Amino acid sequence: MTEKIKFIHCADLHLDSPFKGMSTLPDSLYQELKNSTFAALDNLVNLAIKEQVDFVLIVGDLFDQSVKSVYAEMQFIIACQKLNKVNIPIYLSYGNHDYLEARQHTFTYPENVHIFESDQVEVKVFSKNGHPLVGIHGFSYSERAVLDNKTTEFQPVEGLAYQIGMLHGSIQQSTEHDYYAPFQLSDLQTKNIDYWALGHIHKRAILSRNPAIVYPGNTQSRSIKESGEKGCYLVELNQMETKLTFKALHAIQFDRLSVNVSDCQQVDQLYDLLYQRLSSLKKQKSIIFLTLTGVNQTLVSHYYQGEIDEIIMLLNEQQQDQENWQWIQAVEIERERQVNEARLKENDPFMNQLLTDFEDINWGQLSKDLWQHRQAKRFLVELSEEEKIKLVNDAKDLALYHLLGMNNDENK
Ligand SMILES: [Mn+2]
Repeated sequence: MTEKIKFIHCADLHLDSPFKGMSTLPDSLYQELKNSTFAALDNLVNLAIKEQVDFVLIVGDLFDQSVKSVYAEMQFIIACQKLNKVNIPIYLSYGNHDYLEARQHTFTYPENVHIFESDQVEVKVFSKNGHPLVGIHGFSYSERAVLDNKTTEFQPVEGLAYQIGMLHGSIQQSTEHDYYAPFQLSDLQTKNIDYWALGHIHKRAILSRNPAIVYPGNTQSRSIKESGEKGCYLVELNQMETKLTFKALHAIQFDRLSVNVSDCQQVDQLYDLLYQRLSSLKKQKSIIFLTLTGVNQTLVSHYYQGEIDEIIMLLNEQQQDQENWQWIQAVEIERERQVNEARLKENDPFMNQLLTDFEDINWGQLSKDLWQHRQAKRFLVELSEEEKIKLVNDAKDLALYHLLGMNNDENK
């Protein structure tokens, strides 16, 4: 009977991610966050040793930047050495973040590290108990983009029990924006490959079961856009079936939390409610983006006067020294918009001008000074369209609150 194999499939470790935009965290938490991609790597090593896997696959974007830091590279080498001691090989390909062209090889990797150095698909053979068993196919990005469909280059090797394809890329969407080794699902399904180890998409997904075509997602979220658990797949392959088990590796989780506060009349009640809700959450290091729903008029005015922020500050202060801290990074309120904008515009030339200005914002012009500021620009991140819309709506709500107060019913 053919031996079964057990391995870890991970991708997108993004070691040394800078966590731009999160520097408002208290220093000690920010340091933990900056260290989190390395903590996830540590968790990966421990899992591999505990599960006694045959090998580990890392499918691209191991490093966040093409010009990697000595610190990040040394941390990775130390991790590899730990696995070398217990004879666990690592198969590594580079992706669009850590592509080959910008890399300088100044480090010697331990002998258990097998790197796909070419932008052409190559095969490396894994042997178990002296017998060649698995053909592992892969390539690395030589530049930031790979426009070709690479799937034609994957050719199964005769005489091996298992074939694995490592592919950092995404499903073809259109002809214009496919920079990342675009493929069709059918390209992968029709090859004689037993397991497709994908990378690049940070949200984990099993695209197909037979053969298994899998994105493990990244190992540590980098922002609230990547909420929830993050980790890798532990894969057990035999001739009959593929068993996939997700294993969390993240050190810090990003989460959204929505709390209905319709029973709260005052801020002290809000404090009690939030305190209870936070206490009921799973005890783990997490960065929470909070939304309050069912907010009454009194709380709305507290919100705009910055008083809810003080409640949050108080809750956060109590967390700071906890082992498993839960930090509320942002709070927003969700409420029905009460203002009839069309009516306001019609009745009041000033309001008409103000609301029209909100509709027509020149972002380039507005943010120019900030982007050109020598120190400020280091902390800036590009906003998505969604974020811009939200920012405009929040600003408009704030302006209207201050101009009209709570009782703007006469405009309805
Ligand atoms: Mn990535």
